[in-house]
Amino acid sequence: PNLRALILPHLTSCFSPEAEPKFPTVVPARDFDPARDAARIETAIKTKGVDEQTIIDILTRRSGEQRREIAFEYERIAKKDLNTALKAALSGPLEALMLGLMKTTAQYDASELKASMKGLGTDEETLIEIVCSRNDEELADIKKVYKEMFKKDLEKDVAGDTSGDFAKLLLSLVQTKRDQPSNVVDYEKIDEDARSLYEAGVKRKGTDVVTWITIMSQRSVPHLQKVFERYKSYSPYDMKESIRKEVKGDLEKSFLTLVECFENRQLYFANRLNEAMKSKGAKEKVVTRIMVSRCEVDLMKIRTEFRRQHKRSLYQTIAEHTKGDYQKALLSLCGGDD
Ligand SMILES: [Ca+2]
Repeated sequence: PNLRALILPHLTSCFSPEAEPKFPTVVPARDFDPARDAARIETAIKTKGVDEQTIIDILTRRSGEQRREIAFEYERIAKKDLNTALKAALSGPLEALMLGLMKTTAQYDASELKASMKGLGTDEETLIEIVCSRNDEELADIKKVYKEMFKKDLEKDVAGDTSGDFAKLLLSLVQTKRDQPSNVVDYEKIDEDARSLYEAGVKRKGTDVVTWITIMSQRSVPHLQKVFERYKSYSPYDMKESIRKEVKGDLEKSFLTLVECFENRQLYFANRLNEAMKSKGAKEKVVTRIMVSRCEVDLMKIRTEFRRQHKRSLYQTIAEHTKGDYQKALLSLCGGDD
């Protein structure tokens, strides 16, 4: 039986060549016993003053699937819901982080999106971060889960909460119409798209935003990387400079996020983590969101980009800019120093 477990993951990755490879820092624990973990968590929760360390040690060192098995066992043993128990036992940013970990990555992203649009006003920063940085595969999962969780279409909620060109861009992305990467490099199309981007923006008075949206929401990522390279032979400014000159506000932030993610998604997350931690009054929400949503996807690569770009490791930066049990949980998700 163990042989099957060893072979299966390899087979899975062979059979799904379209899926991006994963670079997690949080991986399944060996010798996993959900009943034992659930019992230890119950004791930790009941301990006077709460034994946060044990809760952190267990929940940040199990895969998402294992955490949900623990939740199942917990409910059986303690006769109550683990989320409710964690909410009562923990507080502040540690509580938010732990509750985030109890969701699947898609459920977590869907909840963050929902929260960003709830009530009066919109948290555009969160909306842009999630919609513009997730690939089509992730967005498709998020849409499905969003519908299951909130009985509403993500498209409709985004449309109701945004307006103008910003709404058009986000909706085009949420519709997930991006081409799959092709093995054949189409130089003619690359040239045509590069020229269209230039003619729709820097070359003319005003900006033909719809052309920009169409190209950036429908072409494959490898194609767009070549388009932006080719773009420089038409425009005196590169794509990011052109965006800054042509559009403003949320639309500008969205296009910039898109282009940064097309170029190097892990570097985008590394830079965002760095900014969030170094900003006055560390933006815990941003740090928590990226660490929780990427720890089983590509946090290992984000660490590499972080170290390369900022000459300091993510681990050291977390140690310097956060504190207490929240810091312990973040360091554990980070998984190590570089
Ligand atoms: Ca222009």
